[in-house]
Amino acid sequence: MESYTHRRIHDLLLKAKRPVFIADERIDGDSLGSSLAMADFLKGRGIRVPVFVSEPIPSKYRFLPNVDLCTTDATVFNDPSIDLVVSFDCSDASYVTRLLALCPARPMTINIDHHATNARYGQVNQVVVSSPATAEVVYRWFKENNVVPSREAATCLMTGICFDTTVFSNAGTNLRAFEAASELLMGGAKIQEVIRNMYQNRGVNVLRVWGAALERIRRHESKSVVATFLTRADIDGNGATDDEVDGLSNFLNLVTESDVLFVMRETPDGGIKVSMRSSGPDVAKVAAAMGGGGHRKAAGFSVGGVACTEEGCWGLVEKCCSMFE
Ligand SMILES: [Mn+2]
Repeated sequence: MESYTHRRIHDLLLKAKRPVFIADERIDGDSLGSSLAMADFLKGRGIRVPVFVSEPIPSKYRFLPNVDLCTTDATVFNDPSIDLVVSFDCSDASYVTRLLALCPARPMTINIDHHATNARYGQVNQVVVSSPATAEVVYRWFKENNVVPSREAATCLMTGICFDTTVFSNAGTNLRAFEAASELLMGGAKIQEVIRNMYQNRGVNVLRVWGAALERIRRHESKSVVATFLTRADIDGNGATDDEVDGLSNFLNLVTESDVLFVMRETPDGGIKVSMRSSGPDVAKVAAAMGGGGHRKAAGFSVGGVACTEEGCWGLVEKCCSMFE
């Protein structure tokens, strides 16, 4: 089925006269890398496809080839000639449905993803849960259709795989990740540039924020759970952005020993964004129960009405722990 769907997507892309791509609402290395690699394929065929993104591209991703195709302008959807919409790494059906509603006609929709929580909202769904990254699904799409990705597309795909596997170190890292990466390297992907741009660029102010989280880190008395949190004062007071602070969960996941890691962060509207990393319980289920989403081993959700304090955050941890099977 996976192969058949790849060929079907290829046919639909070749037929499309006015396609639009959607990267996940949460911009990251995978949503951008996967969408820009497929956009590179169309570029090679003389079609400049707009890649809709929810907000301006963070500086650490501006090195990506084809990033100039990204647009935050939702009026791109207001065009009756749009005949194909492809979403990348978007498990949240409501985000894509909202954007589709802006299209005057009813274009064909293709949903390419690897999240277990993906609602299969497309007319064509290529949701490969065993895949380490949507970029790896797109890599297989190239391979299945005997299309050789350009060096630029290879770098985009490598970015997605490196991002979602935290450079081949987290629990999502599997044979598929290494297979794709080795072929992409042979195809000219610039892996050192990918790593440098994604990881070796933390400002001292960002590390100070991480420091605040490290000081507050706490281990659960009876469960193998480690948790910490950051307030707006920590983040804003150090002149850091949420995007810059995001690598903290991945870093802690790499260096702490626990079944589940929680990193909580106060959101600008006073809620709490909870990020979970697990080597045991299925945290996607907990996230879904709390109105969020993600993977078995990495998932998250946001809540309102809880103070971002030691007490409030720890209460959230206890609530989530009670949902583990
Ligand atoms: Mn992904």
